[in-house]
Amino acid sequence: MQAEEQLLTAESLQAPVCRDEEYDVVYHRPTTLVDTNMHYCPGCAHSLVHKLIMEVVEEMDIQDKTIGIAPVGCSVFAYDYMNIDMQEAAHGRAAAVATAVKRLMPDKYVFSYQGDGDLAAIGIAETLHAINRGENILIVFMNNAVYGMTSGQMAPTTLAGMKTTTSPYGRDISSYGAPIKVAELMANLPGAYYVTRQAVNSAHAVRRTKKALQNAFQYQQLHKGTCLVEIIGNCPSNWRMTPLEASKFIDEEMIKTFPLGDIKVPQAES
Ligand SMILES: Cc1ncc(C[n+]2csc(CCOP(=O)(O)OP(=O)(O)O)c2C)c(N)n1
Ligand code: SF4
Ligand SMILES: [Mg+2]
Repeated sequence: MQAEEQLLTAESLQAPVCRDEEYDVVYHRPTTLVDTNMHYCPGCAHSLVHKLIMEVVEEMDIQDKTIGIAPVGCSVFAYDYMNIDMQEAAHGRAAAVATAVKRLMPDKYVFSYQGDGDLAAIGIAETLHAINRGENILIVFMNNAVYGMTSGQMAPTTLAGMKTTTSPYGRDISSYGAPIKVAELMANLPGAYYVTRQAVNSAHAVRRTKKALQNAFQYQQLHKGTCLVEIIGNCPSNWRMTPLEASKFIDEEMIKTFPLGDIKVPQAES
């Protein structure tokens, strides 16, 4: 019998026995993430970032010490997915609500989770004042360059020339202004302690975003000011792209306007 034929005997085709003790767990779904289907589109960044935040909360063992503020936008139901205490805020007001929660419960880890329509349009005043006051909160800012939930209208972060439902010929910056670089703008405020811009369109980017979130949660224990983690988020549905095209679009176009990396980091003495 040839060696190849021996490989095909009934005995050799039996499924190998898997014993748990022979394997190391290298990944598990965070227990802090509710085990349910999410309503997000395939390839949407929100679901991935929810998971990353919950991984950090689980790893830091702060599930019962963390309070999230949910926005209005596609991630309005964030409280259905993150198994922590959460408070819904009116559109744009999450940083103001986070301020109140943190001041009432300074020992809690408090973060807001906001889209760019929410934070950079209707809520830019609340956000700017909260950071200027140096509120000891984390702001997670999801920048997908459009109003996702309401069908892809132009946002303050829409790229120059980018087509949206309200800029069908492309954003004309002579009429609508240039895209607002929120992270750079807010980093100038004295109350900003840690400001970074990341993405989640590749494995490498996801790891860097998780590290940024870990940093921000840890910095909150220092009571030194506001942490802002801007994340360039994929919105394949409103960009009229496949998830893969959307990930490439971030690398090839979005980062020209919104370069990734740390913008303000704590001084060494901190
Ligand atoms: C006061 C108020 N104005 C307008 C709206 C309508 N609205 C709901 S979601 C949304 C935009 C959300 O876009 P964004 O914050 O970028 O989140 P995304 O859906 O892109 O994640 C708007 C304008 C509202 N709910 N409340
Ligand atoms: S519309 Fe965009 S932001 Fe909203 S769930 Fe779909 S992909 Fe995500
Ligand atoms: Mg948006």
